[in-house]
Amino acid sequence: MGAASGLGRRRFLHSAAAVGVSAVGAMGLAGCNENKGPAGGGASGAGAAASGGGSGEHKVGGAGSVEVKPGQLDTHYGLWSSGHTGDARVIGIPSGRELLRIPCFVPDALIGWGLTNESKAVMGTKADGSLEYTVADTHHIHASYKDGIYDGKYAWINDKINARLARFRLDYMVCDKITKIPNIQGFHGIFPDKRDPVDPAINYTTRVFCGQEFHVPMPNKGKDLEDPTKYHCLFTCVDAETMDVRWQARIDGNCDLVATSFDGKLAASNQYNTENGVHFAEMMSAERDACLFFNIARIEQAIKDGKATTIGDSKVPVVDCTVEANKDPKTALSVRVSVPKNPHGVNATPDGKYFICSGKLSPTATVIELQKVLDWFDGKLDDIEKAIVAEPEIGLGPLHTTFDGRGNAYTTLFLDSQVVKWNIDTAIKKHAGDKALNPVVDRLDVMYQPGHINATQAETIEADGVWMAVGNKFSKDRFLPVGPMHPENDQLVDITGDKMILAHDNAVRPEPHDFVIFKRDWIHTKQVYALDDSPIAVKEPKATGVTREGKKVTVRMASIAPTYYPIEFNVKVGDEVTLILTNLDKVEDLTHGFALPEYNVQFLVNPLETKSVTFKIDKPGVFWFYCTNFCHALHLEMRGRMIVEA
Ligand code: K7E
Ligand code: CUA
Ligand code: CA
Repeated sequence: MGAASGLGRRRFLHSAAAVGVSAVGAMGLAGCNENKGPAGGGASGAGAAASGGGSGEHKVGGAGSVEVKPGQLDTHYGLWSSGHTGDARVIGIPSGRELLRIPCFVPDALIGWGLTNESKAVMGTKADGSLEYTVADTHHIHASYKDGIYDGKYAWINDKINARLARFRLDYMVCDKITKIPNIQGFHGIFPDKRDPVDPAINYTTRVFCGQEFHVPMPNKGKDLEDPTKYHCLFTCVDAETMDVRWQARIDGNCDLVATSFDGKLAASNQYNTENGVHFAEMMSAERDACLFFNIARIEQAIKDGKATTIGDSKVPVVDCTVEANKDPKTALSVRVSVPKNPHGVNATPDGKYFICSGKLSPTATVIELQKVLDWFDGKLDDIEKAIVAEPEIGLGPLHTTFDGRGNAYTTLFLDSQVVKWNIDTAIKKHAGDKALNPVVDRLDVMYQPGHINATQAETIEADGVWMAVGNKFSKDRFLPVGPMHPENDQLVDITGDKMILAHDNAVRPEPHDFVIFKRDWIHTKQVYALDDSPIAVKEPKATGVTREGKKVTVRMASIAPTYYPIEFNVKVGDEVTLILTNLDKVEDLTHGFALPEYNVQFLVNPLETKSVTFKIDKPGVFWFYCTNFCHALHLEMRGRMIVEA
């Protein structure tokens, strides 16, 4: 059992066995709680050694240095979206090891997400208490900013299927809020803002922008099905703290992905359906589509000035960002910059100057200078198309772009199965007239059909150009065959030199889309909850027991390795039981489970965490609840009886 675990864990289990044996009389309480030594000491010892070494001791960059040896830690965190498994993943970089899956939109059997009352409250339930949704499709995950870098507070992720935005707290690495966005379908791109457009004191994220990809008749009530003029999309602003929807902007066409400027003034979405077509052929007819820019300060002023309407039952203010209503630069809330037909992906350069759209159907990227867009809004640029400062030819099927902080862009080429590295300044000079220049610096074959790409810290002002991950949509023959369902291939590339060097292949469960990677000291996670995090915590063994109000029974329970308090309780057929369990163990990594046969119950409680479940008693018998999560030498003995007398 403990053989494969780390040293700290092994020491803990060893000493825990002694505690269990010597303190059965005292139920092993004191022993565990006072056990600061082995587990805590061992683990923090290893952590300290590794963080002391940091990126110095463990060389980062250079082919072959992806190995993270025993006793070392990864140097970077990666936050990965998971596609239609509906969750997020935490990946260690450069090892590529999956460290955690964080459920949000869909149930997760490991921790009881979607089963506990707390997680159901976050996820949302129907009138009968069952979950509103059990499927999701997560594409884009981005973290909160302060002063242009991540502040380690939050990350957000979208659900494309059911139009939901989830927030993760990065200290506990759990989902704490989910917002359903009204009146939209195909919620695809998201991006947090990086500072306030007006108030310089607000130098951190307070908004999350959300793009709608699938336009629908508004309101969507089964009318106007064949009238494209009735179809619209909404660009939505969600409050980063409350997670309430602040406002929406009605637009023509769709939103593909979303980007935000470092000065807080602009957000944009690229669009592949400026034709506003309802059918496939119509969506392909225009030669150029667009990147649609939103002037955030003006939109919010318009709402203050009462220039908003509402749609259907929603109370969210909606401003008009359609093309027709925004022709005058002096009052426009939004403006379109053209990009070649059916683009995909829009990314902000870490120097804050440009947004880059990828061509998808065009072999080009389009570089848009943000100052020029602002100049247009100020009436200082006569033609918005002059904001396009480069359109380099880079290869077939460009999708997403990342950066190394040294002026280079790296774009995935879906059709070429390549990453192309190109220099932004060279592309701009070429566009300005120096036709002999070639912005392309290097090409790297990847396997196969890459989608998203991101380099370490590339979405911040501290892009460090060390590692770059590439999410490949096909692995084909790269891994052992496992039947028809192939894994994907996340490849890690060393970008410290002129040439990209492929460093590592990592099989990954379908289907990740986007990810961000950043150095590990940008977040500080907590390993132990605070008892007061839960208003219903069972704070000591004395506080445990059963209370009854008619048919509603509350069972207050605590766990301290290797036992539960109480170890048995009685209920009756017809009762509605709410069982509250607090894990009173404070030792890091000492997580208990709680499983109850025939009642479909299993969840985990981490150190000092409280969770509750509610279920109806519908059959008599003895039901042994037990601990599912290995916690102690007497883990298998950690069980008790729920007794339902006939
Ligand atoms: Cu290109 Cu949804 Cu970001 Cu996936 S999208 S790859
Ligand atoms: Cu408690 Cu296993
Ligand atoms: Ca189009």
